[in-house]
Amino acid sequence: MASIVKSACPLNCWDSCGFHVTVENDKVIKVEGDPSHPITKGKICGRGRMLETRTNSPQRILYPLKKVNGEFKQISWNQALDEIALELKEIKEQYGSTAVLHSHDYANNGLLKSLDQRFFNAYGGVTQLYGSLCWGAGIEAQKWDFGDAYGHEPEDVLKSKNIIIWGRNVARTNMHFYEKLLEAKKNGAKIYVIDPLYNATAKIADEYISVKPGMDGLLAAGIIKEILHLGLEDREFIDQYSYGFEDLEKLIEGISLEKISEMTEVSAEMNQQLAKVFADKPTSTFMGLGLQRYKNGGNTIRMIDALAAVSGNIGIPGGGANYANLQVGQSFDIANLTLSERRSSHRQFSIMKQAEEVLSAIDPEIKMIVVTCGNPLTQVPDSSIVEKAFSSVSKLVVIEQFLTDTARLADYILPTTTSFEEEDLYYSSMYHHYVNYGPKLVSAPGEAKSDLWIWTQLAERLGFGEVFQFSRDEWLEMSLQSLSAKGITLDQLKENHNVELPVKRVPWEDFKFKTPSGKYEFTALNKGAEWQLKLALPEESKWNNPSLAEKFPYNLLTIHPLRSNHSQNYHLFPKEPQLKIEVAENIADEHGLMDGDLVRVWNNRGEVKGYLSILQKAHPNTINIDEGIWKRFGGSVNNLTSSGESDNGLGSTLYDCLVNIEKIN
Ligand SMILES: Nc1nc2c(c(=O)[nH]1)N[C@H]1C(S)=C(S)[C@@H](COP(=O)(O)OP(=O)(O)OC[C@H]3O[C@@H](n4cnc5c(=O)[nH]c(N)nc54)[C@H](O)[C@@H]3O)O[C@H]1N2
Ligand SMILES: Nc1nc2c(c(=O)[nH]1)N[C@H]1C(S)=C(S)[C@@H](COP(=O)(O)OP(=O)(O)OC[C@H]3O[C@@H](n4cnc5c(=O)[nH]c(N)nc54)[C@H](O)[C@@H]3O)O[C@H]1N2
Ligand code: SF4
Ligand SMILES: [Mo]
Repeated sequence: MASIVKSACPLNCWDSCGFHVTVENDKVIKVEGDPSHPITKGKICGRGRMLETRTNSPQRILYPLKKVNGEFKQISWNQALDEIALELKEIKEQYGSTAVLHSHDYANNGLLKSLDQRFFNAYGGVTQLYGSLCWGAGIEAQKWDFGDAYGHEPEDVLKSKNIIIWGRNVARTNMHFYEKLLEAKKNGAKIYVIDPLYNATAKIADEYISVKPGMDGLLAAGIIKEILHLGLEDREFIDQYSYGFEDLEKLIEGISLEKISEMTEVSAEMNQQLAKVFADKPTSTFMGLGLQRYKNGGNTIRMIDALAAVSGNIGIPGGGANYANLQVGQSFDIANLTLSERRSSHRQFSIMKQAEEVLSAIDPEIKMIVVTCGNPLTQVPDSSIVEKAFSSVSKLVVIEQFLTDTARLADYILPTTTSFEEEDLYYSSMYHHYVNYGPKLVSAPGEAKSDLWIWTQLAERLGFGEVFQFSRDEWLEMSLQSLSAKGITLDQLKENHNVELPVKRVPWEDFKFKTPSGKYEFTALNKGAEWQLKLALPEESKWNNPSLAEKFPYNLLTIHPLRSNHSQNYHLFPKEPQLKIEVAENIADEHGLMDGDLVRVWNNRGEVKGYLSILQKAHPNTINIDEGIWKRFGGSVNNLTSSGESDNGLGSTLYDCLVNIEKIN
């Protein structure tokens, strides 16, 4: 008999939805929204519904596989684990534990997914990745400005008079916030969308502001300039609660509004209008992550933070410089799980440059890469180098559900469970502050095992089995240690399926910031001169690299796909996907291109081929190719992207990318 059970979405997403999953005869039949979830209220997206297809797919990897003479051969778990454990032991003895690289991303939001770190720490400490392809530049920026990256609770936007959606593709990537925007609009709030692409969110905006990619920091500086010119700044906030305002004033004195308008390709009138909008409080700003995937990404977010601060929109209901909500993740005792005190050696590679670092590593060289919750061949920039690096090591171990681009390169593939096949807690530090419980609903197919089982088995073979001798309940309780002191327990989560976390609903309401000065810092007190706020420009632009811009005149964005979470769904579509190359109208005109034409997009790093689609109202000279497509379907777009790091060292420059285009036959 079929039953409907509550569960949760594991995907790396803003929304962290509650599910109703229909289960019959140990099989997931259907995934729907849980109407009782306080935020997601029964609505979910196609990626969530497709978790049924993912779980039941005949393409699942069912057995451990070993590559022998270039072909994958099924082997037993014992053989796989014994051989990998032996390899790990020998590498440590011969070269030291940091000859192993743990390459990972965050494909699964489960709390217990961080136990991979426990394994590698107990092993002695490996080479780990720092920074983030996703949101790194902006998080670091907000840490310098506010001391941390905190967002307002979802309901708070209903108190805003004006709402600025700055480079966030809300209708596509953050659907429950889109619902909130519709509600706010109905209540009379005005919505402004600032984005180079006229996306679905722009369609509901009162005003759409089309900006040249990578130029938002300059735009924000222009708006601040106009606010100061009109005397609309919040003097009380500036005088009492901020540090370094004079430096900001000096900085923007050096550039005229006309120059800003010319460079951002946003009219001076719009700049003036936006100054009045920010001053007409409360105005909330919701930044997206695409906005900061540029060399100047940190400065961009800092300048937008500065705009929210100068206009007095920080710490007030209906205001905020909303980017992420790290309060959510900070509620858990993840350090109890990761056991970092156990490691004796340690080395770090930048996540952006992991491939170059692998190729150039000495002392020790990288001998083994272990991949978890990631598909770097598709998702990490500059794919040709990534492929070279991941092919260069003597052992590549990939823990996966499917035969991805990365898994194809592996020496060992270890088949792992999907979220409905194991119990965990799920949260996202991006939007709302509820944690969801996801029970184990069905058995795993074939011999697929959870990541946790794999770590436990390897730990036993390597002689540190005792650090993994805990039950799922015990692990989860370990991570809820501080919360249980506040009355939030595992039992309660199992019963309610979601619990509100005790976080600040309106951060910085007391104007006490977590910065070194305790104030909002326009100038970062403990950073040297080179790190101070700048009018920074993208790396691949006519200003910073004129000869490159002449050869490659178009900005390439590679935004997140509608129907897939990154690379996770394309192979599951009923129809084989094709690479769609979306171009602004002026590009189609210049090259005489029509919808459906086969075109090639290239730069010095690589090329992709795909089918043209003309994007109405996109910013001139802008191209978009949704990310995530596997090599076998015409990807990856990361053939084209740069592995550069953001100005503060912690973010990617995925959208800071110039290309050219031509028609092919
Ligand atoms: N459907 C779907 N939803 C997802 C995901 C997915 O893969 N698919 N992934 C999830 C994850 S991991 C993340 S990080 C989030 C990301 O969520 P978003 O930040 O919403 O999405 P991105 O695709 O990263 O960013 C794209 C938006 O930034 C705009 N943009 C790009 N460059 C600029 C710029 O220079 N200036 C301005 N103003 N705008 C710019 C793009 O035009 C686009 O509207 O989405 C999550 N949700
Ligand atoms: N060009 C370009 N590149 C981008 C981006 C972009 O906007 N443009 N966005 C970047 C962003 S924001 C992000 S977050 C990254 C995402 O990069 P990734 O996290 O690497 O991408 P995904 O495709 O979500 O997931 C990778 C793999 O994890 C596997 N997986 C899922 N669940 C589990 C699990 O429980 N255990 C294990 N072991 N594996 C699992 C999936 O099968 C999938 O193949 O991509 C980045 N790359
Ligand atoms: S992918 Fe995001 S919006 Fe879709 S069901 Fe999962 S959490 Fe919800
Ligand atoms: Mo992301």
